[in-house]
Amino acid sequence: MPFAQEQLARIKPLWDRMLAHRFLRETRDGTISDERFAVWMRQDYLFVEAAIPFIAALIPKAPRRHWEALSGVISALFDELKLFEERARAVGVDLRGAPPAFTNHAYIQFLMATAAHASYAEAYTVLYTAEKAYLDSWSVVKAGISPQSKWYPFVENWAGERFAQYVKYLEDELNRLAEEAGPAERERMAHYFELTAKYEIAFWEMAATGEGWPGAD
Ligand code: MP5
Repeated sequence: MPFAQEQLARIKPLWDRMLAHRFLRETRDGTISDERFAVWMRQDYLFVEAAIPFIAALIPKAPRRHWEALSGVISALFDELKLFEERARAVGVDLRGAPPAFTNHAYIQFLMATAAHASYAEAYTVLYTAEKAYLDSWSVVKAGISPQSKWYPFVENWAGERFAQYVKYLEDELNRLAEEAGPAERERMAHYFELTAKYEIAFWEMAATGEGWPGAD
């Protein structure tokens, strides 16, 4: 079985928990408060911004065949930042209104530490898992949200055909990297897969609860 499929099957209970998260359900049903959605917007804007140096740090570790695609990811991230800025203006959210919350801060540090210290295949596993998590999560939202919703542009961004094709490309390449990896590296890739899924759940939880810094706020 290809690596990505094998890992998704292995951590299915965790993945299903992510997809059942109330933040996604409430966004889908239109019952999420503007305040809660704004928490996610502010935090994810910072996350997307931080993903740019993460991808940039992967390029020197990447095989030549990945350079163009990774450069394309950086452009796509700049487009995403513009999408956040456009929506924030439209609904009156200050994107710079909060520093990174604990969970977001930890996730960003995890990205940067992975890019710096893990192998390329391990860091690529994190990239794939985070992108696949957003494709699947926003597909849950798409399955019920009104196309008139002010949040619909986010749904179109991550649950649309273009993003699905990009995730498919990442998946094929991840499977190739896993085939080339030895058993020990494959094991570490599996570990990163699970850890990234847990960060994704924690991120929805942070948005849903409005968590800042535990014990300090
Ligand atoms: C993504 C994201 C998707 N924006 N935020 C989190 C917490 N996880 C995954 O990544 P991208 O690069 O914005 O498509």
